[in-house]
Amino acid sequence: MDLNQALEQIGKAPTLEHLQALKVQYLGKNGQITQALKSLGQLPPEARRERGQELNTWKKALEEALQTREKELRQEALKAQLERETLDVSLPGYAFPAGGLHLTSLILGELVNLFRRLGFSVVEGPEVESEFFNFDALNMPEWHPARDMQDTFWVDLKPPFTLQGPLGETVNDLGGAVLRTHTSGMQIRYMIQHTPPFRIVVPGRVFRYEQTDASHEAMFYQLEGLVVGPNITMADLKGAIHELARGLFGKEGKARFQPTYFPFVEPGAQFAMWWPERGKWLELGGAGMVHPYLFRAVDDYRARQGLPRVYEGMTGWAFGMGVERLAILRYGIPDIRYFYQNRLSFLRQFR
Ligand code: FA5
Repeated sequence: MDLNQALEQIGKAPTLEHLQALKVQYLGKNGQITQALKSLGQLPPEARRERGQELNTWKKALEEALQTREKELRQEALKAQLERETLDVSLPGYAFPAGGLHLTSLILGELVNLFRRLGFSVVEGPEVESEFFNFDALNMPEWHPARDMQDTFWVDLKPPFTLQGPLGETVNDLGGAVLRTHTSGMQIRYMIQHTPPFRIVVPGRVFRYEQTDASHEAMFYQLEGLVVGPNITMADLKGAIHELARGLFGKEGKARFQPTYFPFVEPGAQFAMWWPERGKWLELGGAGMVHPYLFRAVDDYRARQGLPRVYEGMTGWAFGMGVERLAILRYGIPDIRYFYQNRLSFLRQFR
């Protein structure tokens, strides 16, 4: 056996398995060194001692070499594993796109906050509405020509879907089901449920069977306002709308009222706001003093439900405005149809 060759083999063993095989080859039960040590007895005493010392030196040298190489191999394996499993913290992380509010939500939020500051509560109502709340109770019976101005999506409501009234009652017997054409139906619902005085605004989606164009969508948002109490006057309405104008357009903000007809107000008006950047008036919505017909219809409904009549002699005003129209004029958006096409390059401009 050549010691140097053996040491060299050990020093170059490429894996722990190879190393183990070499260990067995030299130092195992039947290994070369072990065998040689066993056969010492056959030598004459003089040679035996010399050979014995030599073999023990070899054995030690081999053991040391095996240990050293084992350490080296384990170190290399660990290093390789660490390299495989390192986390490179200098890599940029994944980018999570940040969401933003839709243009309509931004404008609605601004409007609602303005009214909150004036002491209004915010309420919402159902988008599928009964004909009674959307039309009849608002002084727009079936034959009324004003209904034609709000072409309607009628809904074929089948069980288990039912229409609920403001008191949780089923109202499937109050005419057909419609996608509400305006938020004014909430005037009736809220009045049935509450005793005046109160001030509310109602943001919400409305639907009309319209031929769409640059300023008309079939689905759009309105903000309804309703104030009811004793001795409420048209001056209060004008004051609130002027306040809104200043809130939206700053110190220069002012509003204009022109007489117009809505069956549920008397007198009725449409209002526009001064648009300082463009130096012109912008048409925003309808408004007026709550028509006495509504108070009667609400009290009648309440009486049928066993509630006291509380609207006799009451006064109030209401308004309803188009939310997208306001955004269009404020930001110079050329077409209302951009709002709900979900084109991000458009919507991102307003985050
Ligand atoms: C109404 O809907 C009444 N309910 C408003 C009202 C409430 C009057 C309370 C009096 C008292 P009108 O149909 O005009 O009215 O709609 C109100 C506003 O909604 C319009 O001024 C306009 O800004 C917006 N609007 C109407 N139709 C569309 C449409 N197709 N697309 C986008 N905006 C619209």
